[in-house]
Amino acid sequence: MNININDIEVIMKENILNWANKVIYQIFPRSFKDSNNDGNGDLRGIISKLDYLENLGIDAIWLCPVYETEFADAGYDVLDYKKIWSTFGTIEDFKFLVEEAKKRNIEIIMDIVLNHTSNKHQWFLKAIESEKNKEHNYYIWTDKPGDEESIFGGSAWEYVPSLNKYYFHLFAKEQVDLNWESDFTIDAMVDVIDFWYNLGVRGFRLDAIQHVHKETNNGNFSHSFGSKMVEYLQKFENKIYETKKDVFFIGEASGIQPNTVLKYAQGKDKIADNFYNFGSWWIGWGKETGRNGYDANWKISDFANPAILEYQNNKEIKNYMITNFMSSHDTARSISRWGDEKLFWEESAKSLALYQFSLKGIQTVLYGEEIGLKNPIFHSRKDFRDVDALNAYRIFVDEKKKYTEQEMTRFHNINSRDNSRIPMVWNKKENFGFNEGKKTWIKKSGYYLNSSVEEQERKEDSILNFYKNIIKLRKKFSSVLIDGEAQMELLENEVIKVTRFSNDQKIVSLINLTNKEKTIDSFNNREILLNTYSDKKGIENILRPYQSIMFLEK
Ligand code: TEU
Repeated sequence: MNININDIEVIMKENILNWANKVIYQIFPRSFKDSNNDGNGDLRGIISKLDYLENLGIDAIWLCPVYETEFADAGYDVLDYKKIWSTFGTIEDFKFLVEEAKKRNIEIIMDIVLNHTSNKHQWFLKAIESEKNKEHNYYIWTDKPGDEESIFGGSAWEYVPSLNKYYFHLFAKEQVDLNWESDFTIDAMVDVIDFWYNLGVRGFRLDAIQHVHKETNNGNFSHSFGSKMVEYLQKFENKIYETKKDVFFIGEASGIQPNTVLKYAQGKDKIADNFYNFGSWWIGWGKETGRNGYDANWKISDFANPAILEYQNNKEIKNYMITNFMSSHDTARSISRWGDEKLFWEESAKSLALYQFSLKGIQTVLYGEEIGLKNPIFHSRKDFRDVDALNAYRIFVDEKKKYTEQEMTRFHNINSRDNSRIPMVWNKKENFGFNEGKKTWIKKSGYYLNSSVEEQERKEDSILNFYKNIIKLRKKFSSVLIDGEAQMELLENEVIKVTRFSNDQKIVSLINLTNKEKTIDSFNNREILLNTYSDKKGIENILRPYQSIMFLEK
């Protein structure tokens, strides 16, 4: 049978639209469920929780890296792209995971770390053995390092004494940047996609794709959205499309903006089907130190900042082009950053969920958000595991003396990535059901009243059940909440209003992310679909602290 080019385009478009219906659940595998009591989560653990995930209503799991690694940057330092880290299990376990997930209509999304390899990867070992080895060209070298800085702090150039040369690393020194100028790199990554595709994977998160081309223009070095980025990535993807039409690429490119999503998610410069919406992720970050500091002056209006509004209000940006998230393994817990950890814990967690699920775009939920997991308490430097957090102590405390040890610990309690990497809270038993052993690889949660899955399953108006309802509603009203247009605005009293509409239906959300009461227009005759307060008190014209509602406009 001959399939013509138009048919192929239709098939590919249908695949994209199908992905846009999905709710994605992000798992940080080391902290989800430990099946063998060694203190580390694993694939068997995830498999044992698939029924829970099916029941939650999610359609895909984004697995943070599960490849062989030294875990210098939480698995984003890959030693072998075709092996499962033995701490997590085996390739047989992975096949079983895919099989069991498919039975429940759940897709697996692999995290493809294509910008760099571990400095212990075979290629890099060969690369430093001799300049004559072909692998030497897979990486980026210089004799005279400039003052380029790594994203995790310090110089981006690392000296190799045996070669008397420096290699480039944008992240940790254990993560060596690949040279995408070389066709070899591209072929090697195509081969990685082939491998996981053949095991049933269709979704791919392309990690840090904006960085594949580094360049110097008029003496200025740049590492993001370089002039050959599109060329490199298209070469890579076109090779994949030669044999596979049903893949879905989510680009992870922090710094992307609405206008650049429009450029890179369609048309001649397309490099991914969809991009993460980074509109809210920096709210509360330190001005000079990024997530390694704290900006106490963040405002509720930041949740309707120009980029966030543009993503929603620009009709050209389609729902399938963006993925919204409130927390990820690269942020602290949203509830601790922006909600209320105490009296209004449930209402504020639900309000953040209602905010996210009102937005146009695919939704991603980080494990634990559905039970309102908060940041734990880290007491000192030794409690942290993240390379970025530890580097920040070294640089801002030890070297630059910008912060004291205590200040840094406090800031890390607010913003560190480790906050979102702690063991899941399944029940009230030992280690909260993460395992039955004594140890966990990282600090466990400070248990919070009613915060386990088991307890929330029993409680009708729990955060968990709120998530289940919101996911059901998204499907029930898909023509509006998935495919509909969006209009977002910040009302004068700081209530965020999101209106979603299709030809014949309109759903409005009024979101109060503050601990104050807010006056709204009178509320007669509306059918409330969701309310972050579970008491039966009717809404007339007041939203209570963190009260947010979604209603059907008749
Ligand atoms: O993060 C990449 C990323 O977000 C950076 O591009 C960003 O500029 C930086 O974090 C801003 O502070 C991905 C992963 O999500 C992250 O966990 C890894 O550490 C990183 O890539 C390196 O692989």
